[in-house]
Amino acid sequence: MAIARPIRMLGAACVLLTLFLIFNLRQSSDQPSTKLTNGMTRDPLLDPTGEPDGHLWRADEHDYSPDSAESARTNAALITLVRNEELNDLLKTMRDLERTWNSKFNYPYIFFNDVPFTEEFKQKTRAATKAVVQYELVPKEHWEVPDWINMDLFRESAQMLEEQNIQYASKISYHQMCRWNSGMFYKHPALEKYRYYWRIEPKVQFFCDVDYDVFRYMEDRNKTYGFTINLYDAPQTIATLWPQTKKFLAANPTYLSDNNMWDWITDDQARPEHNEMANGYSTCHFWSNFEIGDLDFFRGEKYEAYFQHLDRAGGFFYERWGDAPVHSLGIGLFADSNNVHWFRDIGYNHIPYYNCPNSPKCSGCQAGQFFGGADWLSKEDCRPTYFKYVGTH
Ligand SMILES: Nc1nc2c(ncn2[C@@H]2O[C@H](COP(=O)(O)OP(=O)(O)OP(=O)(O)O)[C@@H](O)[C@H]2O)c(=O)[nH]1
Ligand SMILES: *[C@@H]1O[C@H](CO)[C@@H](O)[C@H](O)[C@H]1NC(C)=O
Ligand SMILES: [Mg+2]
Repeated sequence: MAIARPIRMLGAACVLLTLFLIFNLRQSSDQPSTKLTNGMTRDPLLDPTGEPDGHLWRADEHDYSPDSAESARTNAALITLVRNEELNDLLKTMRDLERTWNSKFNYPYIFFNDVPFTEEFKQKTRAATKAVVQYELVPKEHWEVPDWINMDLFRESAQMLEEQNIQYASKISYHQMCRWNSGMFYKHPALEKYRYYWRIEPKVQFFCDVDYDVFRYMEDRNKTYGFTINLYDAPQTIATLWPQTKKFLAANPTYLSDNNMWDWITDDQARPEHNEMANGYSTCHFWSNFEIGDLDFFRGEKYEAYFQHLDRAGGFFYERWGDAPVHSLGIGLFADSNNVHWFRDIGYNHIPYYNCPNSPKCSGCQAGQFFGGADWLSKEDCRPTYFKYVGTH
């Protein structure tokens, strides 16, 4: 049967249009068009912020009761490395988190310590939540200074950093903490059965009601890492971190993700002296006192090999490599940048920086405020480079 030519043309046009639309949709989901390539002319947090798009898991639609065996909670926990002496600061933080989020979802807390928790610590933290709470000792072999570290060299280099006013430079436990957070936390047996973690520190604040399950959000969108704040680091503390990282990359070139954050990592425009002192690294990093992450990424071959390389290089002790730049370089190099999420809707403070969105769900912070204290703190804001090279997604 013959079909009139105009009808055939119309049919072909429809097919082409459909393909075009599908292609465009794919494009927009693969490459979020959220880059602020002309610079951050205005803090995006001043614009009204709502919940993320798409399906969200809510406490009134699913079973999130604390003890339910069939609860809608996914495989995730709230984790905190903390000292007994920080109990009161921790309780304040727990109250914030419970009020804004966890009293609805009841995710378990796991507290870690290099020494045993006191009875008072256990009793008061248990009383602060309906959720399950667990107390874990850090295994000695995860905490002790490795035997290849020369303690004389440590003391000498720490002294030099102290002279440059680097906080905690000669406090050995600070170095141990940074190393544990860099490459040990995800090896703790208590986390074996979990996929996602949310790191919480004593004294941090949460300002906004969050009414969806953020762990389900991570899982449903295949996210590897979530952050709130992006900052410059003190370059003196990581002078050889980037050179060591490049050495690792040269030996493992296939580890680099196709959609990595190279331009963000190596930016030398916004703060050239930082890039220079850090030997090619912008020092921009995710401020890891807040992070929501996929443990499978950290336990995976690439990140673990990277940590082993860094650990052998000694910079956790001879410099003061923090877990923030180490996680950031790992994520920026080995993860897909589309799988990293800015939780702009989670109002957050760790002294002295804020993530404070413009939303009726928030109270206790000022929308768009980035720092509390002296004006010079504003120059530590690295979000403009992140938004420029990676985006605001
Ligand atoms: N158990 C234990 N926890 C520690 C130790 N050192 C640090 N922490 C915890 O590790 C996290 C980071 O330590 P902080 O001292 O807050 O480090 P920071 O955030 O760089 O420094 P501040 O700006 O002073 O907060 C916090 O949750 C601390 O409670 C330690 O020696 N033992
Ligand atoms: C999820 O992300 C990982 C890498 O981060 C990728 O290998 C995998 O294919 C992704 N899965 C889906 C369903 O997109
Ligand atoms: Mg802290």
